[in-house]
Amino acid sequence: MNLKRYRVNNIKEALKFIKRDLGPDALIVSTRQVKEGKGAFGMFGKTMLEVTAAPGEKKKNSAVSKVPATKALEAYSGGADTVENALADTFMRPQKNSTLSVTDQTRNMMLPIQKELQGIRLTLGDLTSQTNAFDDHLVGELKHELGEMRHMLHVLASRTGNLSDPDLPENLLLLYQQMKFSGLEEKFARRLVMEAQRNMTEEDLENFAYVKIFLARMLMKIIKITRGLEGLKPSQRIVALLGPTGVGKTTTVAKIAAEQMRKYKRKVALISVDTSQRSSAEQLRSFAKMIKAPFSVVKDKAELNRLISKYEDYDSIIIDTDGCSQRNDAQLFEMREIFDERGRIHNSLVLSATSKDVDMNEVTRKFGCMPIDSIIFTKLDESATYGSLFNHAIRFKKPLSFLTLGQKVPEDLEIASRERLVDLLLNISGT
Ligand SMILES: Nc1nc2c(ncn2[C@@H]2O[C@H](COP(=O)(O)OP(=O)(O)OP(=O)(O)O)[C@@H](O)[C@H]2O)c(=O)[nH]1
Ligand SMILES: [Mg+2]
Repeated sequence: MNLKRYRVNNIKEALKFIKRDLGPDALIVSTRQVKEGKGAFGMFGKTMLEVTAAPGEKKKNSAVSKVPATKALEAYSGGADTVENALADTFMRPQKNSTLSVTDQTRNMMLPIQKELQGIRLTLGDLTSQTNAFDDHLVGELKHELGEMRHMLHVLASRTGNLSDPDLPENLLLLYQQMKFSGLEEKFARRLVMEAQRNMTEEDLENFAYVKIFLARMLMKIIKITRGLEGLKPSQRIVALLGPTGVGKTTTVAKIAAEQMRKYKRKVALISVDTSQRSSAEQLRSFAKMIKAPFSVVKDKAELNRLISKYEDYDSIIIDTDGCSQRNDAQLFEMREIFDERGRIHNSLVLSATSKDVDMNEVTRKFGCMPIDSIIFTKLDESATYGSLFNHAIRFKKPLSFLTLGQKVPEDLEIASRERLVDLLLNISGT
């Protein structure tokens, strides 16, 4: 490939040379900052921009024509040491096995650049406010350079088919990236920012805090909640926790029972449905003893019905169940026999926030053979991002009842609220 390399002061200068030498369809293959000599800037030398470009491809729509720009981003973000290696890498890599599309790869590679831009923008803000310490002229130049970089990023993005990102105003673009980085599915994030763009004035879009609040309001409308057990009719305060193994069902039963007793001063009874005869009920038995609540183990629906009648004058009945793999159809069938009745028992599906989206989806679909009235997300303390909670809420439209944030009983239990969920995604309280 006929590559040409230029050392220039800024991207504008490079574009002028590239257009002159390689024509208007030329592709920028890579850009990187290089130091030149030790010169006037003391030990740091002068920083120049090195831009490598190639003539435009003839077949514009071929997959290969998109490759150089994609790799350019990787080279820029430190993924490949030279432009040639970057290109060689790309052509050698078996494209069919890649699980990400070119566009997705590009988006992922653009994240560090966008973060860098965000960092520069913040630093510039600081510099501008310290006018005594810094030369206005230097700040002006840096701003100009930042503008060039942003432009270059947009050009690269549009060349790889990522056309809608550059159309977003800067604040929306940053929040769009933030939401995606937090694991919110791209199509959901895109829908949200597009809707926000349609409904906000240009002036409002320039105010970052305002844009964030606007998105937060939209997200809050998506989330349904039960307010813990408070949204349930008192006669329905019979709650069963269902879900896969080890997600924290028994611990959460204990937390809810303790909260019902201590905070709401309610009479609580505990039941464990033991279908697998693993005697895992012992943990709950000793807890029940500690909080002085009646506790029973049942094996089938008839026994469960009898007990619920026996505990008729109790305010809340909390039912623990055995962990059941979503792939164990026989056990799921048994559970369904017991919990298929709509309305009388509130079935809460317990999911760990640390699970992958695909697994949560499979679990929810398989447990959907029983009525699922609410979702409890556990182990939020062990998760770094929370987009998957929104993906689930948007996809299945199930109300959330509780969140758990640690192993401590009863402290690490929270009634799920819209504000809390949105804060986890957008970090409203941290701004
Ligand atoms: N970090 C963290 N750990 C939790 C949380 N909730 C439960 N755990 C821990 O997760 C482990 C499993 O909890 P259990 O309550 O026994 O889970 P389970 O769903 O009842 O498990 P099975 O009955 O075997 O299916 C225990 O070590 C709990 O302390 C939470 O919110 N955060
Ligand atoms: Mg358990």
